[in-house]
Amino acid sequence: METLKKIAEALRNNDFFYILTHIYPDGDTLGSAYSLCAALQKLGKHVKVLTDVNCPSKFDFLKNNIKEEDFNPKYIISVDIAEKTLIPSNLKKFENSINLCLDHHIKSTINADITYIDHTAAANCEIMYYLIKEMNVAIDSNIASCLYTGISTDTGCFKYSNTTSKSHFIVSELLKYKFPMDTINENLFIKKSKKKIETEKILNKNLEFSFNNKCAITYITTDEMKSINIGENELDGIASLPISIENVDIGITMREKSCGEYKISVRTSNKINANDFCKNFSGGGHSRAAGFSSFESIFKIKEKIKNILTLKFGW
Ligand SMILES: [Mn+2]
Repeated sequence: METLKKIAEALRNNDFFYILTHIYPDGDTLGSAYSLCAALQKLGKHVKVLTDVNCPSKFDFLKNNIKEEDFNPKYIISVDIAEKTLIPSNLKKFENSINLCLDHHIKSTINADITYIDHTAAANCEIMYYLIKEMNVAIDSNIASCLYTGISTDTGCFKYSNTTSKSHFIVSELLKYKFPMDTINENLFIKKSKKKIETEKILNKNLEFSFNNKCAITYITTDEMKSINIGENELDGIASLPISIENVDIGITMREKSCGEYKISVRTSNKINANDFCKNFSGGGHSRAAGFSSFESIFKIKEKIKNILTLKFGW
């Protein structure tokens, strides 16, 4: 694997960069892209960040001080994109011409001339911090905001087990540049849109407990979504609602997609493996977060879920 020093050199020797971000862009892919964009622009380079068409407006502040320009690319970089399938459809045309892939996921299926992966990094923005230092670009308040956004969002604001002393070290360094940490935290981790609260109202109304409150299931139908006029954006993070309840070991959120199909998200405590559970429904995912799809009715899905819990755990 190339060193960050070599990568910094490659960046200095090239120009006309496109930086690609992943589908359903999050704070880490956008923070990585805009911090690198700002750093390269500080070196006098031409740079453009390319995103999915559905880019949440809450991350608009990352573009502060970025110069918008139009040109054809000569060097293409992907940031935080673990798999080819995570390249947004509007950027698929660049899939086979990526020069540099920067990532922190254990395995990347992106084809690039240079691939740099550090899977010990809690966020790709941790890699970006060290890369920008190697580029000899002075970090400023804007770059610090971008890097902080990536690190804080990927660590759940330093709550998840992927948070390391390195994550805290980098942030302690970033704080020297006086970026608005309090405002970023407020906007990303505290404030919710009114529509989001209306969505949660429905999810709370439909919430049902079973097995001595160890299992909490809720759902939202397309009719309910229409009644409060919400789109996909407001559904972001709803899967964590049932598992956030005290003593719940399995929290399930079912959301109706068009054509009567349900997307079922399963979140679990460390007592249940969500991936194994979802395999019973031909789904899968990670040990604490997984999911599956079904064309059956809410009643039927609930019934099956409860049967499996009785069968597997004697509940
Ligand atoms: Mn990431």
